[in-house]
Amino acid sequence: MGSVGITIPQEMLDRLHEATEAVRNSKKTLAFSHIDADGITALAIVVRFLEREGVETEWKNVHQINSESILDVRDTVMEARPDLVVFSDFGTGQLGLIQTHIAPIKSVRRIIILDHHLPKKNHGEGRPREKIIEINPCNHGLSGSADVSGAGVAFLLAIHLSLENTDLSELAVVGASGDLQDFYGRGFKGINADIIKLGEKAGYVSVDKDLTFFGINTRPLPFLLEYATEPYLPGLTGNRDACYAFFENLRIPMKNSDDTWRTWSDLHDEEKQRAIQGLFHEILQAYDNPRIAKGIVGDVISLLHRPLKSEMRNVKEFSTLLNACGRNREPEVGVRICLGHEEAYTRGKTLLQTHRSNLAQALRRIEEHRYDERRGMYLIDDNETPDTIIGIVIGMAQGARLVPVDKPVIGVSRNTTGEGPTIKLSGRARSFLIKKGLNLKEAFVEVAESLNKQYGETVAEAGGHPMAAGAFVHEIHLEEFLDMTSDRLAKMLAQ
Ligand SMILES: [Mn+2]
Repeated sequence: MGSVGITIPQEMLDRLHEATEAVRNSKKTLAFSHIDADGITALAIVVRFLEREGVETEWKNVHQINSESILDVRDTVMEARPDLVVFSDFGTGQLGLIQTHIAPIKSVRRIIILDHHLPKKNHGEGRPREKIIEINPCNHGLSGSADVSGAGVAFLLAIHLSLENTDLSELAVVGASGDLQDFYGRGFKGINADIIKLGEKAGYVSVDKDLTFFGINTRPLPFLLEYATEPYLPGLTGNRDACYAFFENLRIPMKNSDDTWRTWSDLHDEEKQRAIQGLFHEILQAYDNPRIAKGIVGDVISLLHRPLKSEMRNVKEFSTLLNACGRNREPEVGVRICLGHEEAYTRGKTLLQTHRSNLAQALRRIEEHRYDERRGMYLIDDNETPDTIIGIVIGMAQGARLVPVDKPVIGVSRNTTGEGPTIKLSGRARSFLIKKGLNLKEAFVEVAESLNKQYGETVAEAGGHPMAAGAFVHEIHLEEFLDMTSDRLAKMLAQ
């Protein structure tokens, strides 16, 4: 893969080669993927390369593969009778379930897993798995939270199949961005950086120093500041009059001559300079921290083949649009947006509005009811916030400093899709805590394993990354789970 400038460990290349053969030998493939932006872009990449290889394809997004939902996956496979099954953005943590329930299905000759989540400790090594080809950077000394995302792994297979798939680099970047692999704007590295360079060279992607706020291509100028949460702008965020005054004082017109709103991307360089100076001033007054001020300018990644004034132009906005589809239980709309379907984009915009208002309402509830402080963590236990957005909400709550950042924040959602008595837990931690040795995934997984052992049945399932993890816990064991997690996190923080 030296020819396209992506450095990949040899063993991983061997697996990619094996997967390439499996795709080329397939007549019918069934692809499953996760419902977040990374999972959606991964699936769109898979669907497109299969289409280009002339393989008959069916596909489906799945919220979570666990011991219950694997049975639905199995039924879908038995009905579709594919010779190849692809799992993207999950599969590694579910390797055992896939071995048990999917590998034995007769029509299935090969199974490809394109994942980037950390394997469990007893990862099924040594068990027979001749049908399964697992491609995961974590198995090759790479980081699945910084070097490459699920969409990135899918892209590696795509580009390995054909250079014609170079255009899919744009979706790989959106997936990595949705997965926060640039660590809140501090830049991409590893395979992610290689993919961006490849996309730049081919004219699909551009990286520019610009304002990192959300909505620079789509939001009317005053709303750009009114809805800013990264960082939260004291005096401006949530205060429309102050945002108007900000631009008026700087003599920057907010409207075009035809009375339409200007967006940030409409400003001339000199206007941008003045506005950035003004924002520096506001932020320094509020935070007295030059690092926060400097952070508002950084690498902004645009997709040059997507419409100029759409959410698809900017990778951060694109990933939010896709998350909105997934979180509103219509991830398939997101996949179709990636594939360029016009009517899906229209539907996606509506879902984005619903998503924004759900987020705003959830944040308002946190502002009113605050949070509980426990040893090693802050706890947000909210009856109304759906399980699909609880992770984003608690992350934003810390971003907007509605919750302090010196400990991880754990969100509890009782508003779940499943019928069962399962409660969704989500955890978020800032990267400086991870550097100090905190690991949310490890904490959740250890607690789940120890409870399952204690009760001799599955009462909790957990997974994720060091800085963002999730768990499903049986209602009656929630308090125990929280107590044990609190203990575990406190110990990690004390190290
Ligand atoms: Mn992912």
